[in-house]
Amino acid sequence: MTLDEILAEATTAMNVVTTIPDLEQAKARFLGKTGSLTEQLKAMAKLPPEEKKAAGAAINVVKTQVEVLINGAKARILDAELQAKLAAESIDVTLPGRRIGSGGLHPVTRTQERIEALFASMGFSVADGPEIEDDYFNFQALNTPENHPARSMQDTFYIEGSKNLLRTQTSPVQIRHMQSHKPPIRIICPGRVYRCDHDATHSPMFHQVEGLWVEEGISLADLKGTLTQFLNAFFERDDMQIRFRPSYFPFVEPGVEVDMEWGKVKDSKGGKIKWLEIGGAGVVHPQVLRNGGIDPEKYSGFAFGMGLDRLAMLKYGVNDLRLFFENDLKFLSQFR
Ligand code: 2U9
Repeated sequence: MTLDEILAEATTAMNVVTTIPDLEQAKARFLGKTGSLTEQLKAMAKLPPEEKKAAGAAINVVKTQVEVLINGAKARILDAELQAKLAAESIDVTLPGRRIGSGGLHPVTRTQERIEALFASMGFSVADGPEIEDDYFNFQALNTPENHPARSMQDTFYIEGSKNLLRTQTSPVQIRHMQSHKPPIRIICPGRVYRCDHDATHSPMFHQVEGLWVEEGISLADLKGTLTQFLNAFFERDDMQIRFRPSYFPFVEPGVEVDMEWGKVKDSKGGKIKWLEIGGAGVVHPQVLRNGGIDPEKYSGFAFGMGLDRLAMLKYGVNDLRLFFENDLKFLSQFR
């Protein structure tokens, strides 16, 4: 091979190598022990002395050019490797940050807190009690006789092998409170209650808010005033009427069903109030006061009960109670 051919071949080889190992192999073909330039240098020994100098100079010129080609290829490969690494590790600082979504209170919790605040402004404090109750506090102390339908297995969750049950109402909290406090008593008892029931308007676990005011001279008029005030504030109204319909609950006498004004229907006289049932209430039965350690000759009181979830449904326009308890974030995040 001539020196020109060696240079041409080295130029091509150095243009195509893309890795350092390939480069080393290609380099050996020219400058290695048996490389083409090395062979040229060895062959010089056989030349006549007068040609040696010129031949050596010519070989060294090409050797230097090949070394320049090798160094150029090496720099090109190392630079390409660096660029590839930088590209792989690149961070787009213009991308928006990854947000951690902010949570919020459950609509039923928000409703409970709102109810607590509104009753607090009327002098009520919040009382709490166990969700696993015994028969005495949940039924007996509340005048609910053995044969009462509420006691049936179809309505109440009993705990196997004991006299315990999941409370069906928050009323046992009021019995416990009366036993440990003297009148005047003005409390509300919001919390979870349990009944064997499940459809669009009933859940086996739901929330109630009950209230109790025991003091000298408390009557049904105080009950009406308190509930009118509360319901107007809760639904952001100011002249909403409420009405009582006679009803029966074993723990109150008299007992009433509470309806509130919910829109109007047109009639010949220009409009008739539409009523919506919102809870039950009454004057606490004397025997129930006695069970709470309170003298019914001296004190009287009223009590009421409302479905907390139902208040939340009406407030937020939710038509299926089960939505509150399915933990679907698409539904819940609307209330943040
Ligand atoms: C004591 C004495 C009396 C609370 C009352 C009701 C009537 C009532 C229902 C409303 C809808 C339950 O959630 S609901 O299904 N409640 O109708 N509750 S009187 O009476 C009491 C409570 C405690 C010591």
